[in-house]
Amino acid sequence: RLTTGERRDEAEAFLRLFHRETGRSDTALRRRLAEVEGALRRRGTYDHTPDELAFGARVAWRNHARCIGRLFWESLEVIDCRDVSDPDAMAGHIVEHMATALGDGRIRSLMTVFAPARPDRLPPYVESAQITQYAGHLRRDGSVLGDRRTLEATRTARRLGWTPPDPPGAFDMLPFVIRDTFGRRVPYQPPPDCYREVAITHRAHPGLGDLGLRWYAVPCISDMILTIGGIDYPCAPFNGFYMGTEIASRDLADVMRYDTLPAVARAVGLDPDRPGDGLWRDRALTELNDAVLQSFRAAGVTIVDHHAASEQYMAFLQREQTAGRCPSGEWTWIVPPQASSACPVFHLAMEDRRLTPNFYRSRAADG
Ligand code: HEM
Ligand code: NRG
Repeated sequence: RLTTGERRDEAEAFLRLFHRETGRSDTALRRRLAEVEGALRRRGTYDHTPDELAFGARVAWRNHARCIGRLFWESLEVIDCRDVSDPDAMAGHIVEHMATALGDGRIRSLMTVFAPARPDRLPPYVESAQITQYAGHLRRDGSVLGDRRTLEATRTARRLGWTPPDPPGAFDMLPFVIRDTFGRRVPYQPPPDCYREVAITHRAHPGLGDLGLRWYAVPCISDMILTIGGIDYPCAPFNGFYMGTEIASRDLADVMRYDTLPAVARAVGLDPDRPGDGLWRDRALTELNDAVLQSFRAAGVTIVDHHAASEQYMAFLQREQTAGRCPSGEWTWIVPPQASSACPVFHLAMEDRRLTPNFYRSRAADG
């Protein structure tokens, strides 16, 4: 992706940032710059120290323009698995990551970093978009049972030997897929004790619980490349916790996903077919958001609502400005899909200045 010169420039900029922000001396910086330049000349690449890696991962989060949860960027825990590049061993560490992040329900923000890409070698990486995802089964009549987003990933999993439960359901946990150095795909079923699911119920509307909706506790994104100082880490799955709208306003509500709004509306006593009520979707969305937040909270699983998350983002901006930095933002991703204009972030101007370290996607989103 980068030329040698570009890699050298990115490395230098990163090392200067690291030394400045962590209060290291000019002497230490000069020594490290010389060392890295030597490595780049000899090998075309270099190794981050564990401290550089952890700092780089946190700053990648701080820099990522699409994330509303960045107030907590310093709390990211980084697990250094750069010496692990056997797919089975990688899967073991990923499963452990999921269990550690979940803990007793108070979710920890975690990233596991596997081997970096080298000029001559792409290490194994996770092809799936997330470590836990539900299957989408295409029925004979063309309708879909489960998540429409994972139709292709579900087909791939079946081709690789995965057999869905019999009969298939709307919330079947897919295996995550690792692509090895030869381009072969290997599926791994996450063992049930490494993740948790929350049944979605509503105190005031028992009928909503009867729909049997559920979601997993920990979103763990696995299809993004972490880039730090000119070095790319193609396998660095990370997780934080959910903002309620991600599940309630998008995953369960989008027509191209679970498309549950008509059923939710009926379950809370609304009639989608009554002429003149153009706002049944708005009401159903509010109740479904309420149900998701209530259910996660009752289960003791960390979740944030979009109003609190927006406030936290405002606090993040304030803190960044105080530190003399000007954070990037992408408006269409930061602004929540629910009560948007009632959230302070709606009224901000934002710009993505593509700072590095950061996360990006290169491969076609196929998992
Ligand atoms: C995107 C919230 C933690 C990096 C997002 C989005 C939300 C969000 C709502 C938009 C997702 C969408 O619309 O699909 C949060 C919350 C967190 C959290 C509440 C709680 C701690 C993290 C962590 C990282 C991270 C730990 C990385 C270290 C990202 C990235 C995206 C993103 C890279 C873009 C994802 C994509 O393109 O699909 N986040 N986040 N976030 N977040 Fe965070
Ligand atoms: N919207 C996706 C998850 C994207 C990332 N969101 C987070 N990330 N909260 C979904 O599954 O609905 N995180 O690292 O916490």
